[in-house]
Amino acid sequence: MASKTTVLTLPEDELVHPGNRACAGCGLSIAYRIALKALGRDTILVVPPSCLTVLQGLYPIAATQLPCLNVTFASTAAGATGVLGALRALGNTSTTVAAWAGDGGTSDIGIQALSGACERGEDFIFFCYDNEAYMNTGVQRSGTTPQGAITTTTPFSGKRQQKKDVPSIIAAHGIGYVATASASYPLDLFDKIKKAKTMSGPRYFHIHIPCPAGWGFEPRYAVKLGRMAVESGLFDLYEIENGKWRLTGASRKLIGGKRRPVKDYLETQSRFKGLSEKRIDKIQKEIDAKWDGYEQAMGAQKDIAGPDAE
Ligand SMILES: Cc1ncc(C[n+]2csc(CCOP(=O)(O)OP(=O)(O)O)c2C)c(N)n1
Ligand code: SF4
Ligand SMILES: [Mg+2]
Repeated sequence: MASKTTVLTLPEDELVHPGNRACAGCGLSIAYRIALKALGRDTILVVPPSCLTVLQGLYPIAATQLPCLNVTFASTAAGATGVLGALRALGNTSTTVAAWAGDGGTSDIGIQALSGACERGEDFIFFCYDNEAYMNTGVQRSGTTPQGAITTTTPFSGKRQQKKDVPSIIAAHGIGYVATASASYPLDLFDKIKKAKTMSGPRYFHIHIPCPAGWGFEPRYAVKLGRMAVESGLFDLYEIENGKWRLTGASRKLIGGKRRPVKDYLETQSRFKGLSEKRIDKIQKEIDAKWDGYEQAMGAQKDIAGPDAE
């Protein structure tokens, strides 16, 4: 196992300029900056309409120093497939092709192209940054908006349906690497990308992105909120490597430990202000049942959490 990256060993090369157009406190800015450090300069990005296109801006004042192809909403993975084909035709097998789409552009509108690319075994990394709604167009609910969250299209008592489990859907394609990550744990994200870069074929990242503008909290709490989502066991950090699932980092430490009540996380955001005590209790019970399952699975498969305790 490679040694873990620290703030002191992160590459100094900055591929995202400061002063970009994301909102103050945006988790995407953190995750994107760290991820591009891990991807490195020999990377071509493919990005559909989203907050990321706003963050990046327009040539010649783009905030990102890497070549980027902006594609239509539904075609991120198809666009990445085309870029790969062009590179291979030129004899280039070393450049990394990285697609970056929002949750709307991944879980809803882009899922058929992504599914096809995973099934074909395209050699690319797909990042879904999940701010849990269509934020760029004014906070409409998406497939990954959590149950109970108020958005402009679920305005009264919040979304009725549960959050779509996109990492599991992608893992069901049998691809070699699927990982979850959070903008609030950038070093965990960095190390997972470095690992993914040593592999080939489709690799999928699902990154939880605190969004002050869409979730209704003060920008200074963005990192804290992302951590609360993990500490409460609501959003879990894990990886599935060649079919083997294991918790990582802060989530791994929760096994056998104490989780934060999910209420702490929910009550910090105005999008959850419609939740009754009864609904909060139900969400807590669902999390408890999920973690009971994890602990039972650990009993059955002792090395599920892997040897690299953090
Ligand atoms: C086919 C199509 N439908 C709608 C839009 C308008 N649109 C642009 S960005 C966006 C929201 C994207 O949401 P998501 O993928 O979650 O990214 P986020 O904005 O949250 O970063 C929408 C609906 C579009 N550009 N193309
Ligand atoms: S709306 Fe949310 S995700 Fe989009 S730039 Fe603003 S804080 Fe970031
Ligand atoms: Mg979104």
